[in-house]
Amino acid sequence: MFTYALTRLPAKTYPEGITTADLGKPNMDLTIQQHQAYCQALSETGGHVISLPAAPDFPDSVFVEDAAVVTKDFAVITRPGAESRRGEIQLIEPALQPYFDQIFHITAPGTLDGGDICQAEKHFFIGISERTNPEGAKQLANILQQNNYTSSEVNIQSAGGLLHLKSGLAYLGENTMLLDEHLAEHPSFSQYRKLIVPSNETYAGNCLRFNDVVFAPKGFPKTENIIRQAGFKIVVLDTSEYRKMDGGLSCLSLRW
Ligand code: CIR
Repeated sequence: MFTYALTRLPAKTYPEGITTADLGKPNMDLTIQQHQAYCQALSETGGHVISLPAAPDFPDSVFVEDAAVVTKDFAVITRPGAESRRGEIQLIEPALQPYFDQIFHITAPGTLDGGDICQAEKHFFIGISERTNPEGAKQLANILQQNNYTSSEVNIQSAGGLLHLKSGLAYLGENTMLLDEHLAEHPSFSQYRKLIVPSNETYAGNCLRFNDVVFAPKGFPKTENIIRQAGFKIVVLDTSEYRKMDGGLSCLSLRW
């Protein structure tokens, strides 16, 4: 069970963030509305949602997941791969301090985005991407090993243009991995029950298991059906305004 989900309100500057999606500018009213619905849905599972104030100096700061990696026992402050996002770590560290006795840091020349990190029970998959480099991955692997977690790397640089590892997969619990077709045959996932996201629904690879619910983005009925058929309780949330900025359900919170 997760006790907490930490979120940050979207800033007025949100539409100025980084994106590769060609879906137009986000509508701010809808962005805020979708954020509220997300927080409400997480809290309905029994989690306590912490809401940080908007940080207009960092348009992408609503995607709090990238600035830290958290477990029940410790937090790791990352070093985001995008220059414009690096300052977000100065805001996330004080927000996490009241909750964690142990805080580690990824340091230069390492870079690492939380979106590249997927926890599956006591194991962590670390994506090597345009944002997370091998040095950042090595530093995180060392921190995890010191704290009795295992880890392995998954290079996603030739995996069909995924921004982050979790753009293309989600650990749903019960030994089940939801996987983008580009990751489906990757040897790292051979021991899991695999649910494969259909090729025309790639964005739905970013689902989120939080307490007893799998949250899925609206508009991807085949993936929704696959998850439901596999026996999970599913709740669909509209993330249209976050998709416009390459973000999704996992990106909007840190959970522990
Ligand atoms: C970025 O490019 O950094 C943001 N516009 C989107 C970050 C999405 N975060 C995530 O997948 N964890």
